[in-house]
Amino acid sequence: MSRTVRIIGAPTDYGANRRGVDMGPSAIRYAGLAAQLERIGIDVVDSGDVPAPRAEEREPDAETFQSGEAKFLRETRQVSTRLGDAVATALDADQTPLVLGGDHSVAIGSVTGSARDAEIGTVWFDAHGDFNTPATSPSGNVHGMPLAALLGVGEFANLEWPAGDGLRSESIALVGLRDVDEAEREAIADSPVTAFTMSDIDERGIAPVVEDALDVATMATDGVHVSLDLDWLDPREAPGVGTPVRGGVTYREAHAALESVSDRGCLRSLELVEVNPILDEHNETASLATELAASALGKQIL
Ligand code: NNH
Ligand code: MN
Ligand code: MN
Ligand code: MN
Repeated sequence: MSRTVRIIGAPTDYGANRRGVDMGPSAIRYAGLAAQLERIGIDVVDSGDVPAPRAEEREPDAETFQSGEAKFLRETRQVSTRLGDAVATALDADQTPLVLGGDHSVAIGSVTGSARDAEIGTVWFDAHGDFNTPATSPSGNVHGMPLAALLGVGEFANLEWPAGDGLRSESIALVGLRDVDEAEREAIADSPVTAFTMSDIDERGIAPVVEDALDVATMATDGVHVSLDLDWLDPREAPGVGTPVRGGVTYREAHAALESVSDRGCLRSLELVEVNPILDEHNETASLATELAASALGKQIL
């Protein structure tokens, strides 16, 4: 039976520092996402974008950030709720949600939607830990906080979030870390999540690390949400991201990783985030995101 993928855009940028990631969904669609997936035998439906407030409509005083705050929490919660509903609706219809960000704060919606009626695991491909809370964040940008938000770490325990009750921290694996803030490092160490750094990939190779990550995410779960932050890749391969960090995975390592995801047969939902077309070169980061989605969704070479 062939898989049906439902594309859901989440064009946010207020979770990140720089304008531009709100154009990610357009750029990825323009790179030929639907056609590429159809070519590998997938049925594709596109539900368009969930409504996201634009910069010009933001609450005015949210622009004045004070240390210890998260910027645009209200907007983030709004979009997360809409996106969560869209993801859950797709899953109810036996479709695989493919979320296009937007900054990484959209993961709060994707994951809560995916975890609504199931126990899920998550593999988080990222240069960053995304484990800050409003109190520990150096920037106030929620794209550096989605994992902490989803797990109710720190102040997030007291906030009204759309609940992602089917995700336990034991089932989360982070892969490719190389830029982690000090407080995040402690929070990650204190949490049952499993984290693999770039050094782990250097020492062991991408394949065994991703196999371990998939073991973590599939253990006692019904399926896996894969969150792909394009800054996971080296900026030479993926220049169009807001927070590039040198020393990321190569083009081949990225494909190998997502092919392993496909081979496991565990993929429940997927998201591609942090593509910034303004900073990109000839849409190559969006094209790469598209290619990697095809690998995760079963593209075969022979
Ligand atoms: N750790 C930094 C922060 O919290 C940067 C986060 N940036 C990301 N995360 N792109 O994936 O502000
Ligand atoms: Mn991220
Ligand atoms: Mn990142
Ligand atoms: Mn294979």
